Amino acid sequence: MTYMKTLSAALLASVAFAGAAAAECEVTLRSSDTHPDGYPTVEAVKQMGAMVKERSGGRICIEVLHSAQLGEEKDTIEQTKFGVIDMNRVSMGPFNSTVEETKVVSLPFIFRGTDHMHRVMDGPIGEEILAAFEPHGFIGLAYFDGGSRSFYNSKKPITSVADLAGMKVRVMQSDVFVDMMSALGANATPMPYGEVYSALQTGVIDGAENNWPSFESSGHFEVAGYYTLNEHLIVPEALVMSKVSWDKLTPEDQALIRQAAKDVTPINRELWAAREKVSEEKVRAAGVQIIDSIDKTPFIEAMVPVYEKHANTPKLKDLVTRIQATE
Ligand code: GTR
Repeated sequence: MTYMKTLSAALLASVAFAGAAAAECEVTLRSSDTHPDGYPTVEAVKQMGAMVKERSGGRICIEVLHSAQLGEEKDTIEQTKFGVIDMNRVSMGPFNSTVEETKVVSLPFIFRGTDHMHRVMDGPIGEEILAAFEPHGFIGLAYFDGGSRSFYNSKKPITSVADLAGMKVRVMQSDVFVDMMSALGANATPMPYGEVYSALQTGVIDGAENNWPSFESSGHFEVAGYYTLNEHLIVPEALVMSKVSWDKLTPEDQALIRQAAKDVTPINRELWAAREKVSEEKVRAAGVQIIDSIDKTPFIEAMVPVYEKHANTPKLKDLVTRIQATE
């Protein structure tokens, strides 16, 4: 967090002279994102920044550092905990070992679709999981869309669980996903997102899994020509703030930030829906073979041990039950 309250008169004069917009901000919150400029999550946080700046009379600014400029997700989570990074937009996946409640919404097939995910995350369960971040040094602000994740690879069309046998598949850095791949008979390779392109290209891995916008914007579709729409994961993305940075703000400014995060959520959903279509068109036009009529039942049935291992406390089991019971 950068405070500009103590600017000397001379510096103020030179800043005014140069007309530098950023110097108007008393507080600049640095926000991390692994995705490139223009990606729905990056754009949403930028729009949130515009709201915050306007509503604070120009006092509070958000600087979005996209394209993993501040590092890969798992590392940026650590840095956010210690206040080195003020805000972070990450998948819930890399949060699994820090905030155990996030494991529940990272379980394969826990949501019946995006609408179900929205109804759960917009209600009391979503509030409960946002609140669960705080004892670990984070303030949960909002959920963003992350679509459905499906398998892609460079070797062959995957049409059944049996096709995954022995394949080396990259997953996000969480044991939930490692166990998910083992349950499907594949070899999981946890790896930061930024390393996946070259790992696919050099054959270190055979495949990975992600949603349309990530598959497209990362360029993975250029080196993995088979995409199977099995939609095993719908993992909400989280926008969090460092508690260290949060505690430096007044209660009024905290409320202002919370409200802006809430207000930007529907904007993110619109941006996401539009980008999903654009990315799908681009990937299809590039000639990627899409396997879209697949029986998901064997994939769902194979997940029983993953639920048993990870939803392993009364609290987590109860969350699973309540999510499944949400209409
Ligand atoms: C994307 C997600 C990122 C990151 C990435 C990954 O869909 O938006 O936050 O988690 O997947 O696979 O690492």
